[in-house]
Amino acid sequence: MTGDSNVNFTVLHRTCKLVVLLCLLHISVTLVFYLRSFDIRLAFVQNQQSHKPKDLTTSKILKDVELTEQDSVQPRKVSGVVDVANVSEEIKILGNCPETSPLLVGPLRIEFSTPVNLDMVRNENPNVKTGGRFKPSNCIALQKVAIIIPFRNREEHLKFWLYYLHPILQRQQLDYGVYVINQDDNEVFNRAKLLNVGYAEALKEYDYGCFIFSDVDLIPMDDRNTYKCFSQPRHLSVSMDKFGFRLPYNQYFGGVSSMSKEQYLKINGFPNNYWGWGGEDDDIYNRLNIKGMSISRPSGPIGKCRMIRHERDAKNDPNPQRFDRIAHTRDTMQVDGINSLSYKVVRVEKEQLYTKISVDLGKPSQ
Ligand code: UDH
Ligand code: NGS
Repeated sequence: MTGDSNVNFTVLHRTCKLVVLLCLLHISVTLVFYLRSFDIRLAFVQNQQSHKPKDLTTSKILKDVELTEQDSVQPRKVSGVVDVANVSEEIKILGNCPETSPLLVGPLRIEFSTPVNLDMVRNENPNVKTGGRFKPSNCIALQKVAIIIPFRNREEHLKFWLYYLHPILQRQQLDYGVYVINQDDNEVFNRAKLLNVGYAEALKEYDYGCFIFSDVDLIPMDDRNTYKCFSQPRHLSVSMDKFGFRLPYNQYFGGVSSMSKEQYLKINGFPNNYWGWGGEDDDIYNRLNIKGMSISRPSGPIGKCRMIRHERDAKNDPNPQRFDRIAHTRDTMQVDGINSLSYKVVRVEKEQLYTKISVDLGKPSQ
């Protein structure tokens, strides 16, 4: 009897120890998982709409080799003598930016209910220099990108664009400049000609190799949709909210697109004689197609974007000639484009967040 109860007690004692050990194990595993998920949640919260791109401040080591916004990596002159030692040091320390920026955060929350205050945008983007210029301070950007925005009387839209795009473009580690090309005449709006002007004017300022052509009312919903150039011309605004997040038709090339200098010149730039709404983007698509290029696009989810809702603008009614014009791209593209561009610059304004170039586009030829 006593022997049996001793045995029972020992078994009970061991079972209890085992249960206590299992509980401890369970608690530690739960704790580890909790702490890890806390980390992830914290990172998510930081990433969501952080308009201060992380890690864009100049690190200690880079203070010595910081470049001004106009510099490329060029020999620095010390009392008239090129300081070769410092040059190679700069190149060694800086190095190229990675193919995919480590600063990207993915999907973004984009909404237009609260108006934007530009003072706040300026304060939140201290590294954007006069004229809307930026380049990463800790690596050499892979592309020099001019962003061209056709514009007339859309100040509120421009504020949203600057508010959302500057942080995104900085996280994308681009060497970029923002050019708002303002049609400052009384004629009907001409989107494609303004884009040509933007190309020509941006090149007068810097050795850009890549051009982004963006409507002022389109905001990407994912910063992995990089505003750069690819081996083929790229259509970036592939899933717009207004089209139910899909392409309206396969050849659609409107909204936001990118082209390298070479690709742009191959098609003689854009048509200058689409006055009023519609068709100019189809003409550009035809030009690319005629020259044997294909369209590169991000995936649907990464290419999502929101359009700021608006009514039709004055002086931008649908162009009745557009169908006839897009039927003749093959004949017209040799003579109508960057090689026939003429306009007058009325004013150049260097704002903190963008360069505004006001132009007189002249009159429609017929
Ligand atoms: N744009 C201006 N000012 C204008 C006209 C056009 O800045 O007066 C620019 C702007 O960058 C705009 C782009 O040209 O994003 C394209 O013009 P759009 O926005 O008028 O073209 P979209 O096809 O809209 O987006 C057409 C009018 C739809 C009216 C719908 C009414 N419910
Ligand atoms: C096509 C237009 C394009 C325009 C697209 C989307 O019909 O210029 O609709 O327009 N082509 C012609 O008219 C020939 S949207 O719905 O964004 O207003 O970009």
